[in-house]
Amino acid sequence: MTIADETPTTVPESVTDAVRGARRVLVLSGAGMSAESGVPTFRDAQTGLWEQFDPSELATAEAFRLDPPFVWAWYAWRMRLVRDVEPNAGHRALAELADLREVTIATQNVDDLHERAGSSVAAHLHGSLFELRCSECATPYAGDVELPAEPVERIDPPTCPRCEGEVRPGVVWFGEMLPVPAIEATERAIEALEPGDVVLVIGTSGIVYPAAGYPAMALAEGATVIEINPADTEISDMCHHHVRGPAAQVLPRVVEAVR
Ligand code: BJW
Ligand code: ZN
Repeated sequence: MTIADETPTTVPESVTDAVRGARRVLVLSGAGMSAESGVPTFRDAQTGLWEQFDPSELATAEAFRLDPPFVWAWYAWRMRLVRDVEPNAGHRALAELADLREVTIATQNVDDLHERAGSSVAAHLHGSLFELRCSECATPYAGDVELPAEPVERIDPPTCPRCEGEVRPGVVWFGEMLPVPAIEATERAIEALEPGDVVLVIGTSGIVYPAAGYPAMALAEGATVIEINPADTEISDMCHHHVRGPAAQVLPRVVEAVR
C-alpha cells in the first residue's frame, strides 16, 4: 500500500524524546521509505504489463531462468523508474540525523535513494538494482543497458563479455543468500546497541527474513524500537512505539525535534 495521506501525522513526544536521548540510531528501512519518491512498494499491486504477476514470483532465480527477457524487462523498467525519481524529505531527514547522532542504515531497498540524499548506507541487505552481474560466472557487468521510457514486455538482458551468460540485476532473490558483508554490518550495528539507543523500523511489512528478525534482535539488546509506517505490520506488536504515518512526513518532524 502506498500512502501519501493528506492528514498531518502527529509524532508523539515519547518518540521524539527517545530519539533525542539516544546515542546511536539504527535505521531499518523498507520499500515504504521510497514510496513518496514515487517508487511503488514491493507488495503494491503491480500495474500495467506486470499487473497479473505476483512480484514474489518474479523476484526469483527460477523466474529469470524460465523467461530471462520477461524478468529483465521488469527490472529495466524499475531501474528507469528509480533513476528518474528523487530522494524524499524522509531520506533527507535521515541524512541530516547523521550530523546529530551516530546513525547506521541497513536497508532492504534495492534503490539508491538513501545515498543520493547524502546518507552512507552500511548494508543493502537485498542488494542493488544497479549492480549488474553475470548470472553464470558472477562477473560484474559495467556495459551499457537500455532502460525503456515506457514499460516493455520483453527485453533481452545484456550478455556477459566473459562467458556470454545472461546479465542479471544485483538483487537478492527469494531463496538466495543475503550478501555476507551486509548481514555482518547489520549484526554488528545491532550488537553495538545499548539501552537508550533507538531503532527506527521504517516502511517495511516485516515479512521477509532474515531482515524481519532484526527488530527482535535489537529489542533483545535493550534498544527502543520505533515503527514508522501508515499501516500495521507483522512486527508492529513487538515495537515500543508506532508512528502511523508516511515516512516523508514523520521523519522531518522527528529530526526537527532532535536538532
Ligand atoms: C509506508 C509508506 C510510506 C507504504 N511511509 N511506510 C524464516 C522464516 C520463513 C521464511 C524464511 C525464513 N528465512 C528465510 C526465509 C525464506 C525467505 C522469506 O523470508 N520468505 C518469507 C516471504 C516468508 N527469505 C529468503 O529467501 C532470503 N534469503 C535467505 O534467507 O537465504 C537463506 C535461506 C535460503 C533458502 C532457505 C532458507 C534460508 C532472501 C530474501 C530476498 C528478498 N528479496 C526481495 C526482492 C529484491 C529484488 C526486487 O526488489 O525485485 O526484496 S523480496 C521483497 O521484499 C524485496 C524487499 O526488500 C522485501 C521486503 O519488502 P518490504 O520492504 O517490507 O516492502 P513491502 O512492499 O512488503 O511493504 C511496504 C511497507 O511500506 C508496508 O508495510 C506499507 O504499509 C509501508 N508503507 N507507504 C512508510 N509512505
Ligand atoms: Zn559470465
